[in-house]
Amino acid sequence: MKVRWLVSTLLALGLMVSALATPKYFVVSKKTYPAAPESDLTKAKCTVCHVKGKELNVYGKDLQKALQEKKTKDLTAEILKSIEKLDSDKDGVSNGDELKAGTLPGDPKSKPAGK
Ligand SMILES: [Ca+2]
Repeated sequence: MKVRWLVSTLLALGLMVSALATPKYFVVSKKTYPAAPESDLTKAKCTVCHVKGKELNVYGKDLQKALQEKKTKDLTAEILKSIEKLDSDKDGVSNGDELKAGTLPGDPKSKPAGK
């Protein structure tokens, strides 16, 4: 009986921890820029902003700068939109145009077709 209680408690804790680990930035970004499932943007997941782990790519760094200017760590659609006019990866297409087309604003090899 005690073992069953322990197992279900551990399972519940595990579920809570995995919910906390869901990256909030990722959720806000997906909501702000919904993209087709087969797009670079959807496939990239964390690498939209990160190179690997916590390391940021050029777009991630511009976003970090925007967050620091607002003195917040709480990412919002407004902050995402505040760097739409920049071209973080210098491929000639603005971050906003890339995100709306489902391409990567931090990777010059990913840009809308024909641009
Ligand atoms: Ca770009």
